[in-house]
Amino acid sequence: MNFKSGFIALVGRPNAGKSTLINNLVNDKIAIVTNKPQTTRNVIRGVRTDEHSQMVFMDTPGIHKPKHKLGGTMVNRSYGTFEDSDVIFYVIDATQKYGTGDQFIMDKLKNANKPVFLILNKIDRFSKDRLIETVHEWSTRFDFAEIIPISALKDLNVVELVEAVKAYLPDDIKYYADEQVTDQEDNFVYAEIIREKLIFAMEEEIPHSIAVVIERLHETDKRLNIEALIVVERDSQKGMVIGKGGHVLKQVGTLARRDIESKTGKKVFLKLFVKVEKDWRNNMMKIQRLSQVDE
Ligand SMILES: Nc1nc2c(ncn2[C@@H]2O[C@H](COP(=O)(O)OP(=O)(O)OP(=O)(O)O)[C@@H](O)[C@H]2O)c(=O)[nH]1
Ligand SMILES: [Mg+2]
Repeated sequence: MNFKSGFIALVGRPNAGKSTLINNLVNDKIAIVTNKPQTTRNVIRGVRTDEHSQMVFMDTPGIHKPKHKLGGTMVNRSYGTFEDSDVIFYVIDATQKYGTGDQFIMDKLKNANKPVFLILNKIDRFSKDRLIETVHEWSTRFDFAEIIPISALKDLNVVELVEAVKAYLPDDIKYYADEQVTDQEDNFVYAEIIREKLIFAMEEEIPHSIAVVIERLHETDKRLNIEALIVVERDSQKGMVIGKGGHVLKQVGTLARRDIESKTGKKVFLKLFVKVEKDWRNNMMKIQRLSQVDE
């Protein structure tokens, strides 16, 4: 059997479960996951390699109507993967009604000229009858290469999805070494872990206003010293992130430290600082610096 490889973009609306799915597909937590929309801001590559194939998955920011330059940048990053991919997974939350957001993405997919898999996610919250109906409704909307119902969270039907995509891999090159699971820099991974804990701790608009950058990193065989800067947009948000007597920041620090320790196997010393950068989400220079991409 010949070796097969290819690139697969995971696209869709915010909160559909794209990051949960990429983590499942590569069997490691490489992308942060929260219950709030617009969590992912960057394209994150995840690699799944076996004896006969290599699949390079691209997790993407949820496609939405942007209200800030940051949102516009995020959505453009998603569209960029349409071109870079051999196959597109259109991931939807099957429990949600079809709406204008879907219509908008479908129009873009029609112009992509790539095989599109419709991934109906979250079927753990679905009855069989409703599933049959939903699959039928979607099949009338677009000529999908495949329609595959899954639960990324409960690991239902993901193996079948992987098997189905193998027939669509066009290349025979091994792009990444066998043991490589992602292309992310350590700094980015640590910043994202901290941001994940902050998103869980915050409500309403604050998660969207937060950026995290690693300012200093010192590593030895057994220890990892990290100094991270948390950026918010307003003084009031700074107060919320710190919390009374610093208790929110302390809790976030503890949770992030534990995750980084289990990821690296090192003893982690984590220092967090908070700073206000007014309206950074509308400043392209700041967006590039604070969402860690050279564009
Ligand atoms: N019940 C159920 N929940 C799921 C499933 N997959 C994801 N979720 C939940 O849906 C929420 C959003 O998941 P994410 O993976 O962050 O979604 P996303 O598409 O990456 O979202 P953005 O990064 O904001 O675009 C989280 O609370 C997940 O736990 C699933 O199969 N079943
Ligand atoms: Mg995501």
